[in-house]
Amino acid sequence: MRLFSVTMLAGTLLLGSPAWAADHSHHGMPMATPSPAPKPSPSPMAPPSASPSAAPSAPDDMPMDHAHMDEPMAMPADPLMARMPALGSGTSLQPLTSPMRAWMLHRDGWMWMFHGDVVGGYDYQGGARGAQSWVAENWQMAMGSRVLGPGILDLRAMTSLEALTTPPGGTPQLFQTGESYQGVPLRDKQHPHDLFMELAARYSWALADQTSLFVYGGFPGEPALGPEAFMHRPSAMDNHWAPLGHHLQDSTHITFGVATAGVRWHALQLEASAFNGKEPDENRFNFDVGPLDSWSTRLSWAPDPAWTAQVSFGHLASPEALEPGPIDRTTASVMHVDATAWGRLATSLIWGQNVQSARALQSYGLEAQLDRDLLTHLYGRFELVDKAELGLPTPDHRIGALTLGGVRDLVPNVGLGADATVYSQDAEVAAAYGFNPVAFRIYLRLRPPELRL
Ligand SMILES: [Cu+2]
Repeated sequence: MRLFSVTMLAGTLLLGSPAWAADHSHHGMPMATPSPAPKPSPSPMAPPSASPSAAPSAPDDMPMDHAHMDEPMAMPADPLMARMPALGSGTSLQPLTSPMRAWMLHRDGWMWMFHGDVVGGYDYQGGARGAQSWVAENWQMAMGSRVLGPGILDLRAMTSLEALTTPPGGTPQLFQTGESYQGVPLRDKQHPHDLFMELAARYSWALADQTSLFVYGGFPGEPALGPEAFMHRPSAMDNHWAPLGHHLQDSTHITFGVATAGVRWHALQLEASAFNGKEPDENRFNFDVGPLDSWSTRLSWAPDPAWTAQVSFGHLASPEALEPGPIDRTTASVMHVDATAWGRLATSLIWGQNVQSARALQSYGLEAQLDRDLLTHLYGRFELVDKAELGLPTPDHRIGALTLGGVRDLVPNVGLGADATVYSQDAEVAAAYGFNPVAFRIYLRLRPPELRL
């Protein structure tokens, strides 16, 4: 309870409404109404008619499908702003139609954005291995961008106080595995994220129309491997649960040492990373120094503002502290965000595979979030994941998990939410966990307003 109040206080501080927020927040319905005229850009740098593809200062531009120009996600005039919705976690791409929630500040040529959320409540995990706890997951992020020389410089800092606001070892979550605590592999718990989740810089510059290069370095940062990390995905914007496939898909999002180079050519982006393949240790407040012993490469495709897809491969030298040895990870994913008759729908389809000691573990995930309007949000996730670390006599088991939930904003940006998860399991798992355990959670969620572009 004490930790919960600390986070709620932090959330209040985080969400206290600064003066600059007012211009960018809106409480109308963003996707079902006709497009309002784009507001004049607040940036003094942006010529009002600047096209994002015309200037060297906009190397991340997307090929625009003009059919989408009629929708509310009209391109703003500011080239720094125009590229923002398409930039996912690390160097990943997300659909340009993705919503952005942040406070924004323009000062001395810099555009600053402050994101984050706090989700605090009661977590009930049923069955013989279940646990119950008050928990508060949270992250905070500051991003600064400016034109510098022939390109754009982006700085990012992302933090999390979860080590203080979740129980020792992590948040109770049935069948979740990955990382360790006090020399024991974590089981039925989601590890807290490190205080420093990302401290990174990126520089992007245009070589020609529709062709640009970028370099990215982070300590910690996110290599070019996997789909966009779950906490940033539009399809999981209100679903705070880590996917059970996290450690087969996007678990490298906190990597202590990353260097990435990439090229963007029309709708394609090709990247390669060298990184420290060790998972973060259980001390969540330190920097885990290590060699760049692992590598990855990713090909992303953004054929349309509403769609992105990626395939990626990574060789992780020895990620796990307790089970040394290399892991080869392959992932593929498709993301879509667009207006529908029911509201704005964001969907991701994700596959991830780990090959370790000649054993292949598979994970499949389908998740979606439907923003009915600015106040009502529904979400769901279905996964099939091979789990090898459940501590059962037979090592590998395939678990199915279905989560359904929703959040209703009581006042804008402060929502009351709940979700429930049911599982499918084989007989051996059922004997250990109890037959068809159920998990649910009720929570309050705080976050910044959605930006109106
Ligand atoms: Cu994680």
